Amino acid sequence: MDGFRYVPGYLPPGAQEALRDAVEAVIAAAPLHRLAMPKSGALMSVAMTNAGALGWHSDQAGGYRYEPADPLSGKPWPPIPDLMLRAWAELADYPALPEACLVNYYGPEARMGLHRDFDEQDLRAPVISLSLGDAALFRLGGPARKGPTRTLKLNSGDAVVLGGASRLFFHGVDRIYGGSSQLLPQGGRYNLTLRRVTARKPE
Ligand code: MD3
Ligand code: FE
Repeated sequence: MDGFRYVPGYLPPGAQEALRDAVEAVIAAAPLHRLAMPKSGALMSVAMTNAGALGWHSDQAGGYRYEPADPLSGKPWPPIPDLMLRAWAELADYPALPEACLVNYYGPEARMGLHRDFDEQDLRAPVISLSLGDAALFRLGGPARKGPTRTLKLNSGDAVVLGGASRLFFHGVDRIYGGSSQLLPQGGRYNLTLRRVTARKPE
């Protein structure tokens, strides 16, 4: 109805292991980094990197934006893992490929405050989220910051589709359940989001 879809257990255990290994390969090419927020310069508690033609980045001077290369190395971002492209094909119902795969890594103390994602030009495309490792308490609100919210526990292998109106809903991550999964040897949680960034040509 609002385009929000929760798909618990989307990835079976074997595919979670394969995606974990693909994420480690992405991180080997483009290391995780705690980004600075615009203006204040305070570091986010979540560490990030990207795969794809464009990657989301933030720093104190330049603000939130998409970049075609990793500003830390100058190298292009590594390719989006095949398992993620398959998830987009199965879940997105959208006639263009994703351009960005943002990789978020949460240690046991990391959080993400309530926010909206609108740095993308194409807001008609859904965002697809896949979770790996420790469970997270996800908070989903509505179109207004002050409106009601609900929480959802996201476990390893769960997918979420944020399409339609839900694409612009407020959301965040309240907490990580440290030690709840054995998938990542170092513990913690990865969240991967697929995004279409640039506007499609008019039809
Ligand atoms: C609802 N990530 O990277 S994923 C983000 O678990 C982000 O790391 C969270 O919020 C995480 O921006 C939540 C689920 C998600 C992703 C994008 C959304 C929910 C969303 C965009 C619009 C509405
Ligand atoms: Fe978000």
